[in-house]
Amino acid sequence: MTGDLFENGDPRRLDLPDADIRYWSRVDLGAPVDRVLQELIEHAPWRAEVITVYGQQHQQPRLTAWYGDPGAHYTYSGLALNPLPWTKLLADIRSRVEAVTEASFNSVLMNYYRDHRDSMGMHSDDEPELGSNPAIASLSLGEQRTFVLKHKFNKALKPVNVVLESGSLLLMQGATQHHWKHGINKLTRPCGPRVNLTFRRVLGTLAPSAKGP
Ligand SMILES: O=C(O)CCC(=O)C(=O)O
Ligand SMILES: [Mn+2]
Repeated sequence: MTGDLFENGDPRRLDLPDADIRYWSRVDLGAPVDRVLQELIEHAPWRAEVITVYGQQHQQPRLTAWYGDPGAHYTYSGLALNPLPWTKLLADIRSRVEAVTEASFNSVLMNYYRDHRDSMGMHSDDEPELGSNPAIASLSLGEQRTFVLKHKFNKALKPVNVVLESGSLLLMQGATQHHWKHGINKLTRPCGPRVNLTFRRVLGTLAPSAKGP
């Protein structure tokens, strides 16, 4: 944890301009974190998506699965995602995350980083269907990976690294997505698997956005 970034208290709030980001080091999932991780790795229908970014096709460097309420359609990087119905486990985790964050979510994008070679490019979660100031709650299970934040406009601000612990929850809300990008870098040393669940509220089906991670 990058200690001096956080103010005291629980949840801890990152002391960053133009952002509202809170961090809980541990949330109660009603089951051991490692068991939830194993269940998701073994049973989710993981997909290796080919995405279009600025007209170029790439295989995403991680696996994904999208669950949500019927109608919570989501489009990013030229990819139209139709939600799978909530499993009992994911519906239960959603309720727990909603209780902790006092926000409501109708979908979850799951990211599976198989090892140190998997990553997510720098991006903002600013697709039109998330609305103007979305609340996004990001639950981390498994290997610790570093969440990198970069201000989009103020180049005097250095990138900020936050180590996301297993069982932790990070909430981004308010104007954060307007001013900051975030991502997960590849590592040079081998590491174990990590599954990340990003809970979102999709407002409706709008025109696809052309960019994304
Ligand atoms: O894996 C993470 O912690 C980041 C996930 C993320 O940014 C996303 O799904 O949009
Ligand atoms: Mn994101």
